[in-house]
Amino acid sequence: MKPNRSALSITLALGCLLAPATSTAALVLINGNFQDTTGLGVTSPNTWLNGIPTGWSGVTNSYTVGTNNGGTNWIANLDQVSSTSGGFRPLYQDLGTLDETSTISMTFTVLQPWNANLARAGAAIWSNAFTTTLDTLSDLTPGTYTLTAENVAAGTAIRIGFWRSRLNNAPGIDDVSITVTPVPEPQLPLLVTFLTAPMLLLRKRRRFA
Ligand SMILES: [Ca+2]
Repeated sequence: MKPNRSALSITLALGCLLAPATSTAALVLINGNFQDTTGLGVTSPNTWLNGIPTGWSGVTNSYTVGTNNGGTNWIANLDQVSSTSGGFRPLYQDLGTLDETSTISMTFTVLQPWNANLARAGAAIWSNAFTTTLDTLSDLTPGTYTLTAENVAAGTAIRIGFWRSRLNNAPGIDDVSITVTPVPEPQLPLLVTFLTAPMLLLRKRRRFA
């Protein structure tokens, strides 16, 4: 005997209605395009700024944020805001803590606006400060790239960062963006409902047959 399809559809629909609403994982990226120049001192009018860009941490230095030939698009200069000599000190930002298990993607652009030497940049997503590297790329030439950390557990603190990966070059970094996609977790009570509903319907129909 086949289960009552109408009753089964109603059961599935109720299950969907009862499923908890998806909340956004709490990660926030500030000033990913480096256009917020608040607090940065001017080194060369309309061309170079001094200091660490708003929202970020890194090496305090001069010529840290610049434009390409005096334009209006500000770009972080990894040659000045990061260092790999005398200790690993990237330009980095703490994004907060995941409130549910998620996949994190970070897209960014490596540029070569100031130095004729080929730009080489590194990038990473870390968990809990620099404790664990979730995904990384190094020796990047100009282009747009994406890092992905899959199935990162809820409660994990996320940090992202960039650095110059070779001496004597000055890669620019710009247009950093983050995408957080919660990973659906099986809802045990709903699974039990879905698995047992057809059997219960069959037993009920047999009883009244
Ligand atoms: Ca920019």
